Amino acid sequence: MKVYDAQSLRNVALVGHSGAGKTQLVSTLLFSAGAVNRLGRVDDGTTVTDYDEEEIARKHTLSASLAYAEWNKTKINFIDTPGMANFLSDAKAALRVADAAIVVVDAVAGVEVSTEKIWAFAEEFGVPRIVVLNRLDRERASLERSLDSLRGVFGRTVIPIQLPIGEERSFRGVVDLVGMKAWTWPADGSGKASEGPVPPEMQSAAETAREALIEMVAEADDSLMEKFFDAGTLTQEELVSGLKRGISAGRVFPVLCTSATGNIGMQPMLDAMVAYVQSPAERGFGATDAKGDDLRVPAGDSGAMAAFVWKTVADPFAGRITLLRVVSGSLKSDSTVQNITRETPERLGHLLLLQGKTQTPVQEIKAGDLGAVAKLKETLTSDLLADKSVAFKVQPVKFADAVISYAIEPKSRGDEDKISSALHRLQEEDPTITYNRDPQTKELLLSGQGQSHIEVTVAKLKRRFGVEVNLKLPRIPYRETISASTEAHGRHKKQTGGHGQFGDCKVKFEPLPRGSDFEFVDDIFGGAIPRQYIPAVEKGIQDARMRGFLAGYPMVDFRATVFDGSFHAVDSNELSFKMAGSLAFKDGMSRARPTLLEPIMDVEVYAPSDYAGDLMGDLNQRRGRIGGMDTRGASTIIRAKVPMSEMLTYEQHLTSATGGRGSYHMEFSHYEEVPSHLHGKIISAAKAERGQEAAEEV
Ligand SMILES: Nc1nc2c(ncn2[C@@H]2O[C@H](COP(=O)(O)OP(=O)(O)OP(=O)(O)O)[C@@H](O)[C@H]2O)c(=O)[nH]1
Ligand SMILES: [Mg+2]
Repeated sequence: MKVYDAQSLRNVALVGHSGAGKTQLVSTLLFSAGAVNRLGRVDDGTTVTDYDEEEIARKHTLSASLAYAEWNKTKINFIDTPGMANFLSDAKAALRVADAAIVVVDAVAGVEVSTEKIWAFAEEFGVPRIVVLNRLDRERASLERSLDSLRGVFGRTVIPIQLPIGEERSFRGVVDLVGMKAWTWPADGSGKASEGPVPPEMQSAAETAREALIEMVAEADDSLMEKFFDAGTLTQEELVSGLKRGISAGRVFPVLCTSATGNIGMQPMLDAMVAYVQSPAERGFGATDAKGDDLRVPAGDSGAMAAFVWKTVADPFAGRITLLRVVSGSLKSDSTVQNITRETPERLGHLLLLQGKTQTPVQEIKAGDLGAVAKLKETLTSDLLADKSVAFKVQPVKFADAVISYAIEPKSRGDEDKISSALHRLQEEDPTITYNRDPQTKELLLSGQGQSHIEVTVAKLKRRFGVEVNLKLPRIPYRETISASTEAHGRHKKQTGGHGQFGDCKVKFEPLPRGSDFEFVDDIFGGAIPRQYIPAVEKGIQDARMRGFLAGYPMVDFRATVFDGSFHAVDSNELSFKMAGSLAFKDGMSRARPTLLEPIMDVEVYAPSDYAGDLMGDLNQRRGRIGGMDTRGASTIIRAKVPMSEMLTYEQHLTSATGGRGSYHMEFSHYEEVPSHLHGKIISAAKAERGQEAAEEV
């Protein structure tokens, strides 16, 4: 295997909405570049990057994976990433180590929900973006409509550098607006490119589009702007170099035209990646210095070695596989390096290059390149492996918090222990899942980004670790609160034989605004309760509020002010005041008009506009409040605030209502009072559950 210098490398991540064709594009590109000798297809389950059984079965990428090809003496590393909303964390991690985002957009649908999310990730990391308009062979595909949609969301600096030749089923080539020539491909899917002059009927459209491109490139660069004003145009050399600078600065977002299944547009796309994506030598890698200031680490081969871990794969047989980008220096197999993040040495075995699931052992991975290493002991995602002399740090990628929890239980009793260790391994691979035991219900809760994320995790548990579990619908984390102020009295007194117990406190309870949780105020003057017992009163109230009053949910958004009390010189102790605090809570709650709160979610639904009416009606039925609507090309986005309890089965509903063309995203917004007619149901369900558990525990 050849070793490439940083100048001869390009790292790109293919990102975008699910179904836009990222995985198919990678497979077709690899075939066109001669890196593989068979054109793998998503529909046959034979692509290079969707090799996991679960991915093949679902026809969706669930996890980022690597592939590479050589083109014009340059090694292009591709990272194929998931586009489904529940799985975007891997797209984010990939963008952290890529030098450009290839934003793949479906030419029929235009911008979709994940397109916007990944665009924001790229923005966050300052990653240049190249848009690839794919599926141009499909009915109703359109460059104009897609451009409207893209510009509507990302601005007017989204600009074509190609025009499609032929529409829909007769899409057969592209006009390259930089080189002013035409590329065409045969309809047999062989991908054999022919180059020729711009077709006469497209000449004038191509000239207009080229002028617009030249103007945009000039606008992105002050020195070119002057030249453009003087000469009225740019030279070919200025256009090419200016375009690369504009793209690298994030001031120009070029658009390419392809059909991945039709094998159309691949060679110019590979050319564009070599020509317009910065090499790691040019771009370096974002890190922070000792003071926490940003810096870019140059990808020099000499100098200290540093490699950033962006992903970990948990394999029950091969062990951990650690995916990394060598930031600087050269990573050598069979060496020992320092894990700077965990301050511990790591012994490296074989280094690997990954072509999908195919691993090629190599002796060395040089600065700028992407590769992997197996069986590291301590190293996890976001760690920095480096020579000890390396002083910079790399901030970990921040992943989304879990939004939904399901209770899981093993199908066979004996699997209890296996579940935790398997989940622990899976969490290394997917930092967006969490699991913990509910202290109240003792259930094992698995939390993630949505229903399909949890289902995929459960499928992995079974397939990789042989653990089968039952999933139960998530429990809603209701809260309780009070709606009136009151004063309460708690007195704990026990005279049993010798040493008695005595604690006495008066507490005022007042509602606080939503989101304030709990405040405790000590308003005792003159020693009605001795200092040392005040924390015990607080503890008593704290414990009691966590057990709730109405239905056993934690009580929040109120203030407890202890303002009076009394004590006994001999019998008072901490325990007695804790009891007094708890009694005061109970006394107060009976008059403070307690009520229930439920989590409200911010929901964004994306779907073809034809479905908008039905989907809004359905959200209303779910007690949702529609906050707004936007159209993006042929799609509509509906924004709404909906109680979490109404959204538990939404994924299924949306899929069946839109024939799989809708998608949604939701995250926690805030808590709101539950309408009173629903209280009875929630309270009795909670009591029934507790009763059952109490019975089980006996
Ligand atoms: N007609 C047509 N179909 C395409 C094209 N590219 C991909 N497809 C099909 O679109 C579907 C989705 O393609 P994928 O490559 O899996 O899409 P993806 O972007 O990787 O999707 P996720 O992995 O879910 O994010 C598959 O059935 C492909 O065969 C294209 O250019 N034209
Ligand atoms: Mg895919």
